[in-house]
Amino acid sequence: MALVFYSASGSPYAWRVWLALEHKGAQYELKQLSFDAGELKSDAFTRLNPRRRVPVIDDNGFTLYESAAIVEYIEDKWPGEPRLFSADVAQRAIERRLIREADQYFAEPMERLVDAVLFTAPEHRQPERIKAAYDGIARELQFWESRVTSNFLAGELSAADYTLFPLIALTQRIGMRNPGIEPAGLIGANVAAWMARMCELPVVQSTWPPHWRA
Ligand SMILES: N[C@@H](CCC(=O)N[C@@H](CS)C(=O)NCC(=O)O)C(=O)O
Repeated sequence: MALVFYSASGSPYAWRVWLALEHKGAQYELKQLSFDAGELKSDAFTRLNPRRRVPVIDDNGFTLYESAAIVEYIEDKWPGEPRLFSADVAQRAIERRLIREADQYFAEPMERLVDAVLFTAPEHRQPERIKAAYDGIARELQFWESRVTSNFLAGELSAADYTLFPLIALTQRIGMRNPGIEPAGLIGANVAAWMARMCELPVVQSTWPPHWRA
């Protein structure tokens, strides 16, 4: 039986796993859950992930949550080319470090932005909370700007790119959908060029969040 991948449209953590599955050409069954319909709160889903979050995979009864761990599982399950992590030990360590940095430092202000905008009704939004989140995002984008020195974050395309890309894409989407809240000049030339390269990848195009297409 194919691996079952539980996702939800627009989740940057689930998108990372989707990209990894597609990168590997893995066989899987995609189950898109709905936040609005409360599907992540169901008893059945809570049994899969007691934290009630996507992504989750179920590989013939072996269930796993936490996107970074899932991506490593995918690499281990389908070893070899195309690789998600370099075969070189030092290079692989750098890719893991970049993933940790994206999750630790970029995701934090991104989640504050999501809370302040997506999870807050327009009439209750607080400009100072939104600004504080954008200040954190701006600091992080500045940091990454000096780190993008080749086509992909660690040189070759890797799981590190699939981690940071959805996090930044979500902040861009929030800005696009809420004109006026995103400060100008947030993204520098290097990060912008890297985002554009990522957008051209067939795996990115085929996994674009379904409700973002509308
Ligand atoms: N650290 C987790 C984060 C997963 C996460 O926060 N998922 C969000 C969607 S982006 C979620 O399922 N939220 C459900 C909720 O808050 O009710 C991972 O990397 O998998």
